[in-house]
Amino acid sequence: MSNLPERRRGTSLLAALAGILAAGVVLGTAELAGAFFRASATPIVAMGSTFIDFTPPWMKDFAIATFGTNDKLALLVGMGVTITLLAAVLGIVAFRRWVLGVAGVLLMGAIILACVLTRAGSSLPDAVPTVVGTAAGLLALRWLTARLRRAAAPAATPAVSPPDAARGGRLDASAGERTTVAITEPRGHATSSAAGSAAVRGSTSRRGFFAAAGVTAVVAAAAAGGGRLLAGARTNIAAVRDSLQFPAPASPAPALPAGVQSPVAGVTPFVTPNGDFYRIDTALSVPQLTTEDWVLRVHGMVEEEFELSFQDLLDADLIERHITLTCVSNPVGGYLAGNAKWLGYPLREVLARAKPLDGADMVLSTSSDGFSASTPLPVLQDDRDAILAIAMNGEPLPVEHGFPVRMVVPGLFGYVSATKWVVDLEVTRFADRTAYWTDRGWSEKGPIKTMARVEVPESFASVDAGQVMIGGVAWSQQRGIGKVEVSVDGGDWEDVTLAAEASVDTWRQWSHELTLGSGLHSVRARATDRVDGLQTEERAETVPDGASGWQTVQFTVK
Ligand SMILES: Nc1nc2c(c(=O)[nH]1)N[C@H]1C(S)=C(S)[C@@H](COP(=O)(O)O)O[C@H]1N2
Ligand SMILES: [Mo]
Repeated sequence: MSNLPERRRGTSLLAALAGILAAGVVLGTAELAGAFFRASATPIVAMGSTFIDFTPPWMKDFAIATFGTNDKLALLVGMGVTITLLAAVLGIVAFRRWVLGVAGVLLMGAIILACVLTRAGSSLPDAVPTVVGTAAGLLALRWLTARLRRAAAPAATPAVSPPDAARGGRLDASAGERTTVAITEPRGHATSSAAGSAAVRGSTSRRGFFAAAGVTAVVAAAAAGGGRLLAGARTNIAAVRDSLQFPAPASPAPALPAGVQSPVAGVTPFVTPNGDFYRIDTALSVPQLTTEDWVLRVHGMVEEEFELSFQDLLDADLIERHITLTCVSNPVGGYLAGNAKWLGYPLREVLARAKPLDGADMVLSTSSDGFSASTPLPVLQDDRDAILAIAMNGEPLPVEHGFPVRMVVPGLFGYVSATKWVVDLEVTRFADRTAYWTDRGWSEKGPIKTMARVEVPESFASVDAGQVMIGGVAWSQQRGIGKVEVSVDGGDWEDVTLAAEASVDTWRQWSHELTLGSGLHSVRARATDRVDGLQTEERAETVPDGASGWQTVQFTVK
């Protein structure tokens, strides 16, 4: 009977399985109950969002650099692994000592509740999904561990009730020691035959455990799936988006001049299609706001506080502009930039109606999910096209890009200006209020840095010998790109051919033709803007106010 310790190990594995399945029940039933509450009332979203909020700047940029826009998927996978391991341990603990198991599950429930109730705009009823889930998970855990105990108990031991779990476990172990001695004693025959019948009984009750485990898994999966379907059906944003009709803008976008696109094959399209537009935000679950739900509150240091509805925006004089958006987390040569045609209402008009009081120097914009950005007040009052955008490239804003309303401000990085799902504008002072990323180590002010990017050839590409085409984009919103130069293999700087300029708020493409012999080559690029001059050579990391430096690309000519 030397297989007894082995069997005990097997039992622990099954206890771990019971814990994992019970965690599945917690999450699945909470998902189902959560369909009737806001997304951040479900454990996964609440815990994941809380984790995101505690992410230090270096980890945020590490995640973006490593996983790109799959950073949220990576977080979910990491959470899944962590939850599975914790649940496995809790399963084993609960099997050995039920009371400790209960304490562990309740502690987890309390942690989830803390995450849920500290999300922006949450209220006490949002606790319901977690409470329901924790209760259902405890029931499942109790049922599974009771089944397992029956399967694991030796013949002499009657089915143990949960509070006796620890004793049950120890009995098992001492039975193992006894059988080792039994080999030399006549009594051993009795013991091993008793163990033999226990094994028979154990295998039927093991089957019982597996049946219970199967049922639990199905219940958890059905609850989770049902919850997702229900939540989707309850907030059918796709239908709201599809039914939207926009008025013709009072001020349409100036027609794009011919030749805005670089002739070099492989350079990004001048206008980024919505589906390819980079996405950066802290929203683990994308806010689902309908146009009916949406209200913008304008308040703070103003003479007049008021609210704007979506219809108010549709009724107003809208403008349409091409504006290039860039992210502070973009490394030199990176792709966290996009150019779109935005339709929206000038923020200048909103502020003119509100009439800011003397001393105000900032507008704190807040999204429905608690993200915030601090934008210098003058930037939103001057004649640049800072807007409350409602359409992107002729379509309602995609949900991930801020549906139904977001801010777009030429010349500033997104983190200090481009609030998606914006619902609140507070006129205030930098001295009084701080914003989401400024609380996490990023600079208070975030003007865009002039940047040239080489797109063709790509780093480490291998290109055909002869005429080599190089090309890319450069941006300096509000200042405009006046010149782009390249240095080949460390040689003198040469001007490249600039594509046509749409406006100072859009990126500008460029191209250059070279004759290169086979071997390894490098191209370095730098831009000059029309206000501040040459792009700085000084290398800076993304934190705290954006990367800088001249990009170099190495490639091989065959
Ligand atoms: N609500 C909300 N708005 C947000 C953010 C966010 O995390 N939440 N991120 C900002 C940042 S850092 C950038 S760069 C832009 C990106 O906009 P996009 O995802 O449409 O490209 O949105 C900004 N607006
Ligand atoms: Mo960003």
